[in-house]
Amino acid sequence: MKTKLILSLFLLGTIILSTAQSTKFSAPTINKDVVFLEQNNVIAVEAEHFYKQTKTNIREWYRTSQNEFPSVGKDVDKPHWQGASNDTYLEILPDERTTNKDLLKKGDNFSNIPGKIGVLHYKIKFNKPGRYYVWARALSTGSEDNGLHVGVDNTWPNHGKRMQWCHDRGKWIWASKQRTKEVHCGVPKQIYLDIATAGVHDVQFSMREDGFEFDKFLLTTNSDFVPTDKGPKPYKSNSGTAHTTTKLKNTNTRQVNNTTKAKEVKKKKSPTLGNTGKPSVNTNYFKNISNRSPENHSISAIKFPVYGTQFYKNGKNWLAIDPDKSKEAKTTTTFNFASGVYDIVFVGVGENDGQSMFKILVNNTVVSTFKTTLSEKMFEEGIKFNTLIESINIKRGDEITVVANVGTNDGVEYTRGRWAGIIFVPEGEGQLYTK
Ligand SMILES: [Ca+2]
Ligand SMILES: [Ca+2]
Ligand SMILES: [Ca+2]
Ligand SMILES: [Ca+2]
Repeated sequence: MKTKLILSLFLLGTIILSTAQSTKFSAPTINKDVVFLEQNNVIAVEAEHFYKQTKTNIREWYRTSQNEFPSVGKDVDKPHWQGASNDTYLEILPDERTTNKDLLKKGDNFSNIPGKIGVLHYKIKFNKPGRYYVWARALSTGSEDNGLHVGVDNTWPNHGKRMQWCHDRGKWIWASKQRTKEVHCGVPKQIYLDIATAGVHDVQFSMREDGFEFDKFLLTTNSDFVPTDKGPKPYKSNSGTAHTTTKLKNTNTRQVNNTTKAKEVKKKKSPTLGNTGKPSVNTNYFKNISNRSPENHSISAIKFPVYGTQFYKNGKNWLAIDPDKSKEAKTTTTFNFASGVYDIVFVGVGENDGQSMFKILVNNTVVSTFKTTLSEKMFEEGIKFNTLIESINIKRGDEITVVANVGTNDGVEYTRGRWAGIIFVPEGEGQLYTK
């Protein structure tokens, strides 16, 4: 009974956590007054810079970037923020229909009717009335995540229906093609909006297939224009000449990180704190990637025992070593999850003083020895600082040990062997978290 209660509380906590996280990644990051402008006959906009989204009860758009991994139901493909414009994109989730073997549910995982599910809104200033061709940059990993609709001012004209992507799966590509009965891969120059009056209009995109990944779009009166690479830079109304990419990039999460990191720099340099200075870093990176799949299990570094080890708690999320006191530290905890074969993802922290070295043991058997990648910043989290240990058989009750050694570039300044934790992911999925 008690176990059941604890389990229910845990599940409730997990639901609240993931709901909070989901809300954050689906909330707009720009003000509703921001208007995107034409520049050199093109209006370019990052998909993630919608000012609101509506019709979200069945499916919703979520941001993915280096530090933002939504975890909302089925989503089988890995993050694709690398190569996306502004290093960020939107995906409409959950992606219940991944292949044509999954049941097609109209009005649920598919909508041939535009404007019904997951509507993104953008304010666009048109300098003159006319026909504007619409291009969008998308990444498709299958045949059931490559359709989208575009409309304007709550109307969904025929030539905005069924935008289609077919080629170059797994790559970010620009397309402006309309799927027809005859041509499933789409006909060029048939996706456009006819804008009746100059001025600000609400340009909207809505879901056709779930799991669609949307990076950026552009509108142009030039029917021969073909965007390349990440496309033209966006321009917005209230910043004169400045383009949006850097200014709008900072989501709440990143701002928090930047501020706290700046604080840490000060603290580390402060002579009064010396080497025992404990910077406060409030990053959710570990939590975010741990929550990517409900099948994952994770143990954050700070849940490992510290007392009697040479580790200390570094801020809210990390364990670290004071290199003046010790060059090595070791801690052990128990694996309390279902027995099975797992991929182990070790979430390290890159440091610029050198490469910390780690050893992972399961019941005193070393399963991996590795170094964390050198970072450019004083310290940094992200996919390139994670390490994958594939296909490890672990039983409930096994002991998991982490041994860390500080590293050094110059023999003077040492790293602190910082790490954030370990994620146990289903076998075969570990590579989604590492590089
Ligand atoms: Ca995905
Ligand atoms: Ca789908
Ligand atoms: Ca997808
Ligand atoms: Ca983007």
